[in-house]
Amino acid sequence: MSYVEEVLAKVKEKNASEPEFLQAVEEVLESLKPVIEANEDVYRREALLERLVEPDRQIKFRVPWVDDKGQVQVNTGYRVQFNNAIGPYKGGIRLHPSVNTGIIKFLGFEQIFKNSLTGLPIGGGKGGSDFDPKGKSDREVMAFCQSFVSELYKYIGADVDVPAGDIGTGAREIGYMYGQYKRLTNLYEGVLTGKGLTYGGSLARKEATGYGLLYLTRELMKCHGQSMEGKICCVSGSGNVAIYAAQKAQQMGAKVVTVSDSTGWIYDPEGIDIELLKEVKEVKRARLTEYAAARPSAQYHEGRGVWQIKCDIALPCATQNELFLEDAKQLVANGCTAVCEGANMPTTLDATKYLQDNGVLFVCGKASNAGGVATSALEMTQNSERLSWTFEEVDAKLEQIMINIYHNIDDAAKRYGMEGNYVAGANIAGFEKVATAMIAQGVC
Ligand code: NDP
Ligand code: 2IT
Repeated sequence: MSYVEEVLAKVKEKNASEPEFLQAVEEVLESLKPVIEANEDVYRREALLERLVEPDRQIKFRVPWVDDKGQVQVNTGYRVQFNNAIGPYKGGIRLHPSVNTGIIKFLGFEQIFKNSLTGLPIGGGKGGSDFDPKGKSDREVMAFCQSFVSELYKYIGADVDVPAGDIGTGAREIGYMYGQYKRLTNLYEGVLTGKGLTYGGSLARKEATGYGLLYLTRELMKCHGQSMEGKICCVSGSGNVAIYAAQKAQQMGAKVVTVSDSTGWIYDPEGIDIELLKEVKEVKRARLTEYAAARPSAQYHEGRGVWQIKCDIALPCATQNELFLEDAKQLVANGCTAVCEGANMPTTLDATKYLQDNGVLFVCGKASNAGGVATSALEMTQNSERLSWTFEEVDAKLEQIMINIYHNIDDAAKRYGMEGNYVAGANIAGFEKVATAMIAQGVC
């Protein structure tokens, strides 16, 4: 058995109840095979893969809080500090009822390679809770966030571990968490990113993941002799990533005709009205039925279905495992040219393979959605130098980072004879820097 296969078998045995984590590890290790095989003795002696798949530490804690009726509620909090070989742990906090150890571990594992790809000094981590902010009052969300940080504050810090937003965690939640951290530690430091602009947040962080996705997608298209102008795009999700991906795509001359949420989806052949979408989702925190009610050209459908719509470019921006094999077949049959992931691991492994085998340009989230965390790292830099940069300055840096990521993953794939396989390219390029740092730092 090869070293990769041995480690994969051990990971499967040890983490059998964590399917998302296994999926993420399988994707990465399979594509690292040529790199590992080229140096198998060294990696085996160093137990490098065993160290890479085992988090530095996992913190799991009780989060009690009081709801508006005076009832005590109890949630579970998580922080997985996966790898800090190249910088302090960095990664978002997901607040969603589906959160469990396996989901946080898959996200933390992906984050190691994504953060490495940004070229900035950040390690990999992720956190969250099974708390559902949907339908909660601001006071209830604050009560939860304060309780969450009352435990988490012991383990984080500007040079230790810097959480940020993810599903269910936006500016409101980060604000409450920051306030509680400050109160408990008396430190005014860049311990969280995605902060409000009046207290250390960075301009363009809110837009960064979606904008970054489109900067990379445009570069990908350009390198294949195409432009964004006139392209039909299907976007899934209607949260932070989806909204700003749709906005930037339209600014680039494409037409975005779909968005979705966990109950249904919109087909708007005239093109999504971004200002209306923002009003419905960011201001009212309402369902997409409200978008459809206010927009005569929009059709609302219950359930899932975004990938049935004919498009040139598909941008999954909601959550993991939301684009299946049958969706991939539909996209190919409809002539789709490119799939670039805004979410983390939205495409299943068999769907990914089908898209790649059928000539669709496919870029995985750890490369294409890295603009969010990259801009978080820029927020950390601004906090350290106690300055704030203009929107244009941050946005220009973000654009260059995404262009660099595309070329780095393209080069890495070519170096190992897998031209056009951007999944392999992303995993290899992300891995090389982390592996070199781990070996240089000895057994730890
Ligand atoms: P938001 O909470 O802002 O939005 C999430 C969107 O996805 C909502 O429209 C939500 O619908 C939908 N969604 C969430 N869970 C499900 C589900 N189980 N089934 C169907 N739809 C679902 O999150 P973000 O936009 O921040 O995150 C979206 C994705 O992008 C995630 O995979 C996240 O990890 C990833 N990501 C986020 C970054 C960031 O900076 N925020 C950076 C890089 C990646 P509903 O409102 O009905 O729940
Ligand atoms: O998945 C991700 O990269 C994020 N949710 C953003 C993490 C961050 O630290 O900005």
